[in-house]
Amino acid sequence: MKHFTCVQDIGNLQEAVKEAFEVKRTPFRWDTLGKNKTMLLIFFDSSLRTRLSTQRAALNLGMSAIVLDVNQGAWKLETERGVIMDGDKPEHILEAIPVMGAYCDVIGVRSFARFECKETDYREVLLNQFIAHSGKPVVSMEAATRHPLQSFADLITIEEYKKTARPRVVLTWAPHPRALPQAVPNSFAEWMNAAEYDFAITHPEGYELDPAFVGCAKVEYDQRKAFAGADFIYAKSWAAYADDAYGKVLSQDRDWTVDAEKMALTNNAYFMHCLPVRRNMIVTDDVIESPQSLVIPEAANRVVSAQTVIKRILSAMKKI
Ligand code: AN0
Ligand code: CP
Repeated sequence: MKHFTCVQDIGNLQEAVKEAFEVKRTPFRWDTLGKNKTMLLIFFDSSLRTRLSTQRAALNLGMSAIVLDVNQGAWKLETERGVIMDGDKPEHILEAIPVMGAYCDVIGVRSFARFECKETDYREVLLNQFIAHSGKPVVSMEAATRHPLQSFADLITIEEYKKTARPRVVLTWAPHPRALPQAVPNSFAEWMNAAEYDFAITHPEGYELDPAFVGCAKVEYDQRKAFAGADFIYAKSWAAYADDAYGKVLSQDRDWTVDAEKMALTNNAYFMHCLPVRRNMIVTDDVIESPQSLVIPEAANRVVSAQTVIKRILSAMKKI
């Protein structure tokens, strides 16, 4: 594997999950693979889990990890080519990226959708600039349209807890006061479809996701109907995707909050969320604190997904 930005990059999912379980069982078995190698983690947006779990994964493989928060101490970066740079941005991304590439062996990048231009977001302009100009393998730590390290950890978690070969997994939209990217739900849908689970998505009208990510998933506008018989409930808020409402919050309807009454409609489903989560907007206190809540093991599996991905990248570098 060279870069890791989407489900296709990981190849066969069963093999990837098997390898992830091995990494989980024996995390220090490959602790010299990354000797004298450095991972640079670049954050254009905030993070708790990704920042810590990806560093931990690199350290488990014997790498060094360095972190740059672009908005805290680095020069403000111009991203448009052809701009006369007489404003407040002293450095261009087209110099910054190869310079960052010169200081490391593997690069992780976090940059959310900006919601300024749908086409720019969905073309993954920034992530692709890193791939084109850094000269190093690039790992998406949540880009504009996907969050593959999260989705891989979600898949590992479902594989650990599922009671049937093909569980019924339901992604539900939930209310939130701010406009959030579609990266987590897009990516989750992409991985659930690839895993060939019985997968459904439920959301209010107007919150339709990009059909390229929805794929063959069933879309159900009645949340209670969607919950019936579910084995896993995966909650997430996202802003509208449609052209005329892109990046907008259309509803904060708390009737969509995941609560005990709705969880009672499921097949004693596990509750999942990528975190950070706003309690009593997305999910009630009692559901997130219930024994069916997987949010902490799910977050813990972020080390496992990151370590499996970085391990594969390092192994591929050795072969060159
Ligand atoms: C981000 C999002 O919704 O994409 C990160 C989630 C991992 N969440 C927030 O900004 C609250
Ligand atoms: N789930 C996740 O990616 O969390 P952070 O935004 O804290 O990294």
